[in-house]
Amino acid sequence: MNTEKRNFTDEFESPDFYAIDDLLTEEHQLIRSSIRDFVKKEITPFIEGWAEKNHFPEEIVKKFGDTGAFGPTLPEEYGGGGLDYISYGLIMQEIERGDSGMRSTASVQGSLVMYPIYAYGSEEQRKKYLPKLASGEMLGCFGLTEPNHGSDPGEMETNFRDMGDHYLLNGAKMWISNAPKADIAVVWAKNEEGRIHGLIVEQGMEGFTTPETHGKWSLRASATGELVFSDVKVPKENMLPNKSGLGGPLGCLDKARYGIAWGATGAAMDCYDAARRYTLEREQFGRPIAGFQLVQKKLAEMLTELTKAQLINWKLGKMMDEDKATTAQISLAKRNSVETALNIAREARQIHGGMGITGDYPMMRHMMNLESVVTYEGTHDIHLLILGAEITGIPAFK
Ligand code: TGC
Ligand code: FAD
Repeated sequence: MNTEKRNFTDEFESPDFYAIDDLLTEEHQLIRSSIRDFVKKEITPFIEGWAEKNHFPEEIVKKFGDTGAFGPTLPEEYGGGGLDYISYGLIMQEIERGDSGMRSTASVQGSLVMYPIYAYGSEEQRKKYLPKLASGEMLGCFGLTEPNHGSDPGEMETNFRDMGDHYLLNGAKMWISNAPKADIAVVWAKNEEGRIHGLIVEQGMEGFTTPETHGKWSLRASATGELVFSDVKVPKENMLPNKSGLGGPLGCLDKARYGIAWGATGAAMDCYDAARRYTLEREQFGRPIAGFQLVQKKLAEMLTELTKAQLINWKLGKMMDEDKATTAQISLAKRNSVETALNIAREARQIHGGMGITGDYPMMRHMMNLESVVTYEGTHDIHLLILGAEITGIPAFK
């Protein structure tokens, strides 16, 4: 695969209109600048080529591991970073500033694979998998969504039977990030009593296949696929022993949705910054388009919404650190950031005129990526309903 570096200089300058940097510690700022440098060196020069060619750069997994992007909040004894949630948010923001698909790889690995093994797994499972996942020696995926069940995962059909010395797993998962390249999958399935459990399924187990999903116009640099289980014999020691019920996968989603709130804001920052610079360079009617009121209105509104999202993310991070953030608060942030980012990407694309539809600028790719981000980890409307249930006490899902 040709992963040729483009003739491209990443001139990104981070918008920080409300001096949110003042709320960050020196350590936070160091972490952010090291991930920002990593993204400028390893992602932005190549990303348009990867996305154009629908190519997942497998070598990025080890590089993410080396840079500490996998499981940053998990304890160091398991290979994690022992960092707080603001650090985690900043890491996701910087990676998604580069590309949402790259952030997907990192957030699935950290929040949806390492977190459940850490929080619900046995000590043996933690020791066996976490250090290799943290270093990028191993890649994982998370199988919750099914062909017939997306927003209603509680209705899942994937199931396993207790065969005495092993479990027999049958069913299928769909739309699974990292699946075609993953060494292990954390799979959610029902037992004979209909209770949901997490199982660690390893690549190479007989009857387990991971066909790739083709034809995506979104997250093109991320590998998406199915997980198909046909009488897969899963060793009993591969069940996550310390949690059952839908709360297991939903608990992981809380962590990942938090990361997405920061990540989508990163994509928005990239689009805003590109638009601001373009308006100063591009001249029409004999002067920079930055001087036209309608263009200034777009930029001013973009910056306003971006600043609100940055402040929400920071405050949510503090609540995550205190273990006080609720699912509904996380929904508000995920929903707000992704909507903000989509609007900013669309406005920034318009500001670039015809040039905005090319890969010479990042908005079109961010915009297409964000169409997945607004759908996965709970759709925009599901998060609205989570908020509605919190406000009224009446769930309106069913
Ligand atoms: P409901 O009756 O509300 O709850 C069922 C059980 O779960 C418990 N629970 C939670 N536990 C921990 N954390 C949370 N956030 C929880 N939310 C609920 C709840 O207490 C109950 O426990 P128990 O013991 O009584 O059984 O469930 P429901 O069936 O009515 O569904 C509610 C709904 C719609 C909000 C939920 O199912 C939902 O969030 N649907 C959206 C599905 C979703 O987000 N899928 C994401 C798939 S993974 C993915 O997209 C990865 S993309 C990654 C990438 O590439 O970056
Ligand atoms: P559906 O649930 O069929 O929803 C269709 C529409 O109906 C939506 O607009 C929805 O909001 C609406 N709707 C549904 N229920 C209601 C209701 N009660 N009230 C009002 N409106 C409703 N899943 C994983 O498990 N692991 C992954 O790694 C993963 N990665 C993904 C990567 C990509 C690129 C994509 C696109 C998806 C990924 N997903 C993953 C799946 C994702 O979580 C689901 O697509 C999402 O939860 C929505 O499910 P669905 O696509 O089946 O849509």
